[in-house]
Amino acid sequence: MLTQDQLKKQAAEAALELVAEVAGPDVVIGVGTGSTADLFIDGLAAFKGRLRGTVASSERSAQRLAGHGLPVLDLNDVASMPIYVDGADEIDHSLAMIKGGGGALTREKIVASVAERFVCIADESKLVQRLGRFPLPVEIIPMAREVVARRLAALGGKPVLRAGFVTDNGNHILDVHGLDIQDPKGLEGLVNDIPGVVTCGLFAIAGADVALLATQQGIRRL
Ligand code: ABF
Repeated sequence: MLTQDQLKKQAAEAALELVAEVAGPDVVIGVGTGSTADLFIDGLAAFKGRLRGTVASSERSAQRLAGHGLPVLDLNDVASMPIYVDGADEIDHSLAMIKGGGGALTREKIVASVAERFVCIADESKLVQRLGRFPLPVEIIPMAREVVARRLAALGGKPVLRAGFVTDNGNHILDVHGLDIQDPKGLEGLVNDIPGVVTCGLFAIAGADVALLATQQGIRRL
């Protein structure tokens, strides 16, 4: 029986095989945030000197990448990336995701938007029939907290301020419980349009392109 950590490591290793297929001196790899992404970062160290560099989705990942001697580039200096590799809190069979449990959803969505392919790496526990059991993270401008919370409640959610947390961008996060997400793309659009919302943790309008899910029977590719 593989532990969850061993499963995460297998998913990370499967993504590193995709890196090997695209690696080159001009190639930049987009890198996500979280414990699965951390395992990917540790394996990416083997590509030092074989890539132009990386773009990180958080200060946490940037520091880990730099710790391995991998160049961490400013996204403004990068026009394209073949792949962005990141975890998720939930992913459904259409490859729509809930992300943001690690609080990095804004930069994750930005960096992912520049990559040609979003490769989601996760252990099998993240695969769900319907998104929403995991509370939906929404990054907000602090002065808009209550007005956004009222609007999210009107959508059927129960928003809870993530206590004592400030994002890399200096913003706050509302974790929205109890949403019945029948239309992930539609809800993502509604939340995006609320003044004061910086990023909605639904990655449905632009979901993953590939999911490498580690199971007890091996890697399941969606
Ligand atoms: C990050 O990965 C976040 O969006 C998401 O919350 C997290 C999943 O964390 P883990 O890989 O530790 O389960 O991209």
